[in-house]
This record gives sequence, C-alpha cells and structure tokens, in this order.
Amino acid sequence: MEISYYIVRMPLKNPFTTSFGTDIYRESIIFRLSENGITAYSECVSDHDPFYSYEDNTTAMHIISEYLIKSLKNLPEPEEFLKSVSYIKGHNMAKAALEMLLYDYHARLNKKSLADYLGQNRGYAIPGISIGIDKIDKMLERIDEAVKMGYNRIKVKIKKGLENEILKSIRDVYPDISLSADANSDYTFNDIELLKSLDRYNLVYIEQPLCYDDLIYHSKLSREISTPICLDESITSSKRAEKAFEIGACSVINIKPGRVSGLTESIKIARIAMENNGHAWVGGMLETGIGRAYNMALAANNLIDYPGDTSPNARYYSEDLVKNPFTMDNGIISIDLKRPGTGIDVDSNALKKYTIDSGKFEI
Ligand code: OSB
Ligand code: MG
Repeated sequence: MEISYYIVRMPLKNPFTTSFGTDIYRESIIFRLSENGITAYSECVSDHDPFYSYEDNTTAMHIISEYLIKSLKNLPEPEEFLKSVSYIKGHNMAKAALEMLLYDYHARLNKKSLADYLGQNRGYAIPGISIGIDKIDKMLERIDEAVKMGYNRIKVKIKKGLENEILKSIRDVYPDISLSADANSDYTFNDIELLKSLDRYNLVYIEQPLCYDDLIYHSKLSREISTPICLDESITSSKRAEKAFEIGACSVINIKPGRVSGLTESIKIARIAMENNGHAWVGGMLETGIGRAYNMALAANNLIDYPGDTSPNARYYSEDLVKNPFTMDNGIISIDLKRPGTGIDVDSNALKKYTIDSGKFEI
C-alpha cells in the first residue's frame, strides 16, 4: 500500500486576522491513499505555526511518519485505528488526518456517502461565516455581503480592546442578525467587567473567551454573564466535553474534527452536547476543498443543531484543490449523497501547483 503526502501552500482570497495573528496563506498537509481500487484523500488541519494549538505541520509530519502511519496497515476501521494509537498523547490533528482518511476509504468501500456512513443526516449543511478582524468599514462590507448571500449566522473575530468598537458598529447597522464573537482565548478572568459589558450585544454566544486549555474559569465566567459560552480550543476530546458540561463551562461547542482526533470523537461530542441540552456546530480551519468535505458531512448530521463555519469553498480560495466545490443556495449547502465517501473530485493539476513538498510512505 502506498500513501502520499503533499504539503500545500494556498493563498487566501483575503487575509484572515484573529487575536493570534494574520494568515495570508494556508499551509496544510494533504494525504492520498490508494488501495483495492479505491482512492481516498484527507487534510491535516495543522498549520505552519503553532498559534491556534501546539501542533504545527512539522510536529504533525513527525508524529505521523514515526508513530501513526504504520497503524494504517490492513486499513482498520477508524475507531480501531484510534484505539491502536491511543498510547500517543495528544497530537489530535495528526491522528485526525489519518482517521479521516480511513473514514473516506471505508465509506467508499461500503459504497456510501460519508454523511450516510456517519449516521442520520439531513443531506445538507447550514452555513454561517467567520469574518476576520479588519478595519470596521471593511468588516461591515463583508457582513453586508454575507447577509445578502444568506448566511445563517455571522461570527466575527474579536480581540481585547477592539471588542466594543467591532460589536457596537455591527449592532448599530444590524440589530437583529444572528451574531457571535470569537476571541480565540484573548481574555483572562480579570477581564470579567469587560466581558460582562458584551452582554448588551445579544450574541448567540461568545466563543473561547479565556485560555485555550481552560475549563474552570469559563465555568466561573458562565455564571457571571448572560451571553452563552461556546468552547472551541478547550474541547479536545469527548471526555473534556463531558467535563465542560458537568461544571457548566459552556453550553455550546464548536466541533472541529482535527482538534478532537477525527470524526469518531466529533460525533460523540455532538451527542454529549445534545444530551446536556446544549448545542453543537461544526467549525473550520480554513480548509481546502479536501478537508471541507469532511466538515460538511459532519455538519449535515442530525446531532448538529447550529449553523457552522462551514462556508462554501469559494469564500476562501480563488482556486481550490477540487473540481466540484460546495455551493450555497437559499442559505443551505447540499451534499450529494449519491457520491461515495467525501464525494470530492480532486484536481490533480491544482494539487501539484500548490504543493511545496511531497513524499510517500510505503507500508
Ligand atoms: O477559532 O474558529 C477558529 C480559523 C483558523 C483557526 C481558528 C479558527 C478559524 C476560524 C475560521 O474561525 C473558520 C473557517 O471559516 O474555516
Ligand atoms: Mg474559534
């Protein structure tokens, strides 16, 4: 069996600014597996730098080549694979890249779409949009476009010191849109008064206001503010999700398969959210069309009840790695359940064009 990897460097249509920095490019690792007449692709959502989480492309390649890749021998079911690598602590993005590759492979082997293979689904995703920090007039322009396009929820990135200016300017023009704010862990519990002041903007939730690995202070914060708390970075597994609900650290979870070691844990987390009368939605990591297809299949699952950051491909890149991008019509993104696996048709010329490094694993 041969598995290839391609490190791609994709220019983003627009720079994307969060509280932790500005991205002009997205660098991710694409995997391709070909066996028994089936070809599967997946994407590792680590980036060049360890700014969103401790993983980056170098650590992911190290963990994958030294420890994980050998567990793909005999192409186990995704859950079995996860068990076989559970002795490796953390490195969820690296694990997820291979777990999802196995999902695509097994869904195709079973002649099922990935969404059907994952379980009960509605056949479409309900997209929201995540808008980066920019000059206020630029942000308002982006929001105007997004509202006109029919996005079901607008999320804006915020940063300490800029939050009131951003949110007030938006609410002045759009008093009623479904709006959320993502702080990417830019605040501490000492900012409690500032965070309380955001209640006036009637947000559907505030995403990851405090430290990237915190649960305790989010739980304290949730008792002090009326805005619901959504956790992203802090929820790294279904066990962490259980703990978060047990102590009331959040009522909403942004599920990113990469962050939680793949789709098996993603589905478990969505179920935990529902069982706790919470909410779950599918986030994004500016994926190319390859990773995006996994997010879409998950977003279509009946356990997902809030609009995600699962925007159509055209929002991110002028040229994508797939020939059949997702499109948005009347506020929804349909999934072709007749196509097996992720259903993507990879554009090998584009993949070649954006590859900055590649190689093969023989196992
Ligand atoms: O915190 O949700 C986040 C992008 C990169 C890293 C972290 C985050 C994001 C986004 C963009 O918000 C979501 C997307 O549209 O893919
Ligand atoms: Mg986030």
